[in-house]
Amino acid sequence: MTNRSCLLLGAPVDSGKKSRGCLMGPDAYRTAGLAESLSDLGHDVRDLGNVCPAPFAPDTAPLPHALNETIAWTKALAEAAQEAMTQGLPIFMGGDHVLAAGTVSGVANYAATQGRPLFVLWLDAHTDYHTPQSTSSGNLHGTPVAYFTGRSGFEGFPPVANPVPQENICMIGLRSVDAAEHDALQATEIRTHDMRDIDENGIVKPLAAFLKDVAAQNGLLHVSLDVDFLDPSVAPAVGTTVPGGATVREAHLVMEMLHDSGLLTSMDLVELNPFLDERGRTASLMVDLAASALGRRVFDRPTRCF
Ligand code: B3U
Ligand code: MN
Ligand code: MN
Repeated sequence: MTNRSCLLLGAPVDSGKKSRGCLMGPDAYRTAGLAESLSDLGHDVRDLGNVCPAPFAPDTAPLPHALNETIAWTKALAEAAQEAMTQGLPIFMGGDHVLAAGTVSGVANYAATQGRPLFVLWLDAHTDYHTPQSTSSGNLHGTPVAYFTGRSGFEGFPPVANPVPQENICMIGLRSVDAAEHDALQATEIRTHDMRDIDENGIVKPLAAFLKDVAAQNGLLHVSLDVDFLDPSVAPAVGTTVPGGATVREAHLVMEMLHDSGLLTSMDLVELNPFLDERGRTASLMVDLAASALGRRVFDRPTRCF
């Protein structure tokens, strides 16, 4: 196994939705032993501490929630992500999913400096494809994909210098998509795999097809893992539980395939709300999944070529 230089960055972002608690996520991952799990696999692991946003003006407008705070986080995380990419494989310990507006746009800026395309694997019950205008909840954690693909409507946010091409995005696990997102997505090249698709075809086929394209184009691969990708019976620590999610076995299989592909270059762990957890079981499962993505296995398999 290739040893990687793994960088842990805390992103205690809690501005993407009304109910609070994701700000405790980074410390829950630390407590659950994320660093130790990865160093036990032989990786060089450095915890760089938490990213901190610059001071921002108080948010007064009712909707969307916490706009100024989110803009400040987006700027700080984009810079931190671009810098971290020069040093190794960053793992962003969230924090709610609006953090991906910053991490993915920052990683995309890094990819552009390398002349390589960025691909994004979005593991989530939701598509997070709203704009600040189309969201009816006002929760900005439902908007990051729209932001980093360059949709309009993000006035006040840092301009997206390197939008991620739609055809480079693969979403798996979908089962809660609002009408406005659905209609907007229909007009895109984003690959969307809902749970029916997984039930009918399994999770290996769509993922293998996507990884094959990443490899063929010598792409960088960012994985954004939302806790609600998983079924709430195994991962209760999330504010937006949606029944019918991925099983523990499906999720580990995804992570193992990512490892075998050798393509993973950055990752978000998002939406963990430790306030809602049961004796740390969701945090521990997310740590175990990250370990699978970084090479934990029971028995070796022949190298897979996707
Ligand atoms: N699409 C809904 C629900 C949602 C999106 N992301 C999460 N929930 N976690 C919304 O509020 O935008
Ligand atoms: Mn999400
Ligand atoms: Mn979600």
